[in-house]
Amino acid sequence: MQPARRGSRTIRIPDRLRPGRAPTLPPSAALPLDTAMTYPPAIVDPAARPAARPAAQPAPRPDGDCPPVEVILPALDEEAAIGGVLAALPRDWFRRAIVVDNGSTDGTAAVAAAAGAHVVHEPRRGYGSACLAGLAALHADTEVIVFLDADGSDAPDRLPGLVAPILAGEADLVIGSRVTAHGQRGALTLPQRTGNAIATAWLRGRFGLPATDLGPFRAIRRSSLKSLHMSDPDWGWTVEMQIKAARAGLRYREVTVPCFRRIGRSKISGTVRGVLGAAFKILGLLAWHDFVRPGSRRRSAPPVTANTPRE
Ligand SMILES: Nc1nc2c(ncn2[C@@H]2O[C@H](COP(=O)(O)OP(=O)(O)OP(=O)(O)O)[C@@H](O)[C@H]2O)c(=O)[nH]1
Ligand SMILES: [Mg+2]
Repeated sequence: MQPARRGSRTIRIPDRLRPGRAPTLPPSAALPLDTAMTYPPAIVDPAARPAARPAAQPAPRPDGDCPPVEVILPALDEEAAIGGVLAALPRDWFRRAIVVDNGSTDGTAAVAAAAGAHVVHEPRRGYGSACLAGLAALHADTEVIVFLDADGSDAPDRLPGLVAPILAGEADLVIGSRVTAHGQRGALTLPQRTGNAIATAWLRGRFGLPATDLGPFRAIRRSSLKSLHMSDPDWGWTVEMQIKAARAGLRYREVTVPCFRRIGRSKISGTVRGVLGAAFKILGLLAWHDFVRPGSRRRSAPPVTANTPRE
C-alpha cells in the first residue's frame, strides 16, 4: 500500500483501489459474483431457490455496447477515494458514472472528472439529496441504476453480480449484503451492525422483505425506482427504498458483497452524532410506514423472497 500526500496529512490508499490495479479481494470475500443470500432460512424457501447460475451475467459485447446501466456515486469530500473507486468499476458493465458532489470543499469534483465521471453538483447536503440529483442527470435510455459509495468501502468490481439479475429480468432490486460475507475487520462498526440487525429484522417481520442489510451498494430497475417516488433527503434513503419495494411487490434479491474500511475520515458511522441521527431516521421511517402511514399494513400477497422470481 502506497501513502499519498494530502496537505500535511498522509492518506493511505488501498492497493485494490489504485488506478490500473485489478481490484483484489480478501480470500474470505472472493465469492462467485452471483452468490445469492441464503438468509434468513425461515423466509427463503429452498425448494423455490433456482440452481446456481454460474453464467447468469450476459457477456459484455466486444464492440463496447455496454448494458444500459449508469452508476451514481454520492460524494462529500472523498478526494482521496473517488479516483480509485471509479477506476475499479468494470468498464464493460456501465455506460456512465455520475458523481454527485454534495458540496465538497476538497478536490472531489476535479478528481472525479479527471477519472472520466460525469460530475453533478448538489448543494443540498444529505445522501438522499445527492441520489436524487444523480437520478435527475440520467441518460434517457438508462434502464438500470447502480448506487455506490464514493469512500472506498464497497467493492466496485462486484457490480456485475448486482446488475445481471435485473438485466436478465429476474429481479427489480438487488442489494449488496455486507453481513453475509466476512468483511474487512472494522469495516462495519458495532452501531452499524446493530442498527442493520434491528432494521432488517423489522423489514423481514413487518414488511415481508427478506433483507439482511441496508447496504448502499445496490442496483435497481429504473422503471421500478420511478414507481417508488423516493423522497428521503438523507440517511433514510436506503431503508425507504426497501420499505417501498416491499410494498410495491418488487422482485427482491440480495447478493453477498465484501466491505472495507472507508478511505478518509468517518463522517457518520464513526461519530456519535452521525450514528444517532442515522438510527433515529431509519427507525423513524420504519415506524412511520409500519404504524402511521395509510395503507401501511403488510401486503396480503406472499412475501418477496430472495432468489424467487415472481414471473
Ligand atoms: N456524510 C455525508 N455523506 C454524503 C453526503 N452526501 C453525499 N455523501 C456520500 O455518501 C456516501 C456515504 O456516506 P458516508 O459518510 O460514507 O456514510 P457512512 O458509510 O454511513 O459512514 P462513514 O463511512 O463512517 O462516514 C459517501 O460516498 C459520502 O461521500 C452528506 O451530506 N453527508
Ligand atoms: Mg462510508
